[in-house]
Amino acid sequence: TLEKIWWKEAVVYQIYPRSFNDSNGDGIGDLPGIIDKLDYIQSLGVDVIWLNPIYGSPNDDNGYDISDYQAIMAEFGSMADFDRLLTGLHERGIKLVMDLVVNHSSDEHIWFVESRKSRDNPYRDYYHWWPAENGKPAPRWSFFDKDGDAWKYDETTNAYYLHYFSEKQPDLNWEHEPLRRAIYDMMHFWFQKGIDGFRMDVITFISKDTTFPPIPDRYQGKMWDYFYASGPRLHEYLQEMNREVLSKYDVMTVAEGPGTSTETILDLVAEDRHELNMAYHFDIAYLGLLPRKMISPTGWNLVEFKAIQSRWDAVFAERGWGTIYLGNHDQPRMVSRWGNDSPAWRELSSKMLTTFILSMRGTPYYYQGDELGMSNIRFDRIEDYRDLETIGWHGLVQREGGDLTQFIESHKVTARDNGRTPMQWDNSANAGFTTGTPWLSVNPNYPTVNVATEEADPASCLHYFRKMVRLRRENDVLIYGQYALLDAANPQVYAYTRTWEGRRLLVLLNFSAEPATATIDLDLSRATVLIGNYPSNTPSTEFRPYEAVIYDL
Ligand code: ISL
Ligand code: CA
Repeated sequence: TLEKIWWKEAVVYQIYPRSFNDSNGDGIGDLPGIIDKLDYIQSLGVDVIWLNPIYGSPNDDNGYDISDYQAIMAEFGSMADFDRLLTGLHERGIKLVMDLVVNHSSDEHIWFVESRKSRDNPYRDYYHWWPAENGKPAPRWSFFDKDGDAWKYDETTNAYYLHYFSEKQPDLNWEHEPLRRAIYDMMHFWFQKGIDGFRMDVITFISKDTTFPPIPDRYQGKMWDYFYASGPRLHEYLQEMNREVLSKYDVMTVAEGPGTSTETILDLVAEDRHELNMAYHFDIAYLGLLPRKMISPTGWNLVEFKAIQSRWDAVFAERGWGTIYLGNHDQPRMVSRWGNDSPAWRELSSKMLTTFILSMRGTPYYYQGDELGMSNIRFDRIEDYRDLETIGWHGLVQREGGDLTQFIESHKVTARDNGRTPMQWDNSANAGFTTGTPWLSVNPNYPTVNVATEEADPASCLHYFRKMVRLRRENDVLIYGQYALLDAANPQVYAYTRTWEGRRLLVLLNFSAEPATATIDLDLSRATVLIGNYPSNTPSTEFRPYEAVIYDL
């Protein structure tokens, strides 16, 4: 925490390539499409791009099922396009972080094609196989498979293979040294091209107890993530990866960290562990959700939200470093989930959330379209969805005879496709995303919520985002400053100070659609306003709906 490093100071902007910009009218975003928007990306003032997977893939899970780690998905373009993209970013002083998906591959990867052929195939041990003559293996739960079973029977060799995600995403066997070598070689290939880091997909799941014992009772239900994340050799593998690959480059790493907790996180990210730089946890993402992303009748509350953020901040007081995010390609739109996307409050609450993300300690991860205040599309019909997760669970509820209306209503709030609808560039057909038919519907609010309209309006979400990014860059206290929560029990207002080298800022965020007051024992009489989401501000502890303001004390 005390040492200054570029990736602590960076604002990361996430690009979901499939939905960013389509250059050739096939309805699918692509690399030349991103290249066309490089000046827009630069105009945001962000430092790092995290790009979701762009590798060879049959797209069962939108690129998270990789069939060739060293090729570019045909729909997205060519390696020459990739090289141009990387050069274009670097010329603008922006770094590129790629997605590393090595808990599993596609079943169409040559390794798996070989592995399933025979029990003595040289690639057999690249995956986890359970011979059927030993009976059925102890149950494992799959995130995506329709019947929830992570073991799939394969006739050719009379054995089951393991897949924590879809059956087209078999889990790689990290016990097997040649597999680890192959992964490290592949990582070198990308680093030698000049990329600046990896976001590591479910990296916490890579180590398994290969005797596959029954899951202990304490892990039943939602706790499966924690079981999957506590494999016996995880840290040994990551230290090896660090030694063999990461330590040789000046790059950043961020773990997607399902199953991490404030008790275990430092084992993964403390500097003296020599593993990874930071991780993102799921304690906020899961707040107020029931299994299968059904919304709980009691919803979520701000007091708990604040407690979680504060608990995580405290862990990194002396070692390690945290991350802050409220949206990504696996989440609904941030304004719909944590703010209020009704016409009266969409812009204000979106700016309030932007203020939060960019004023907390920890590297901010900001998702494409959130700078516009893009909101959930709220599909009424299962046919509109493309995500295998939603479609799979819907089928399951249907077979169980469950309440499908309730399912559709919950998923209007929680489904991943809400966050995956195409980027809204202007008010022409399909929001200027494509001249063809978009792979996923464009949100019908695009005539008002789009880049061109917001460029022209100095009070837009887009301009507010740029201003907030600049404020963070110009004020070290927003990056390194100590965080202290105030008025913890206030159910409407999130208030905290950031303090660094004699300077103190006060951040005040009204998370509700009602006026609110905060009990704060600080002298505001000489405070100046650094930023606020209403047109004018006079220092006070009474707030308008969704008001956000940062004071310099
Ligand atoms: O999306 C989620 C909530 O339903 C998570 O459980 C998610 O599946 C999990 O965090 C892993 O996510 C990552 O790996 C998946 C892929 O589908 C996600 O898009 C990716 O971010 C499998 O590779
Ligand atoms: Ca395209």
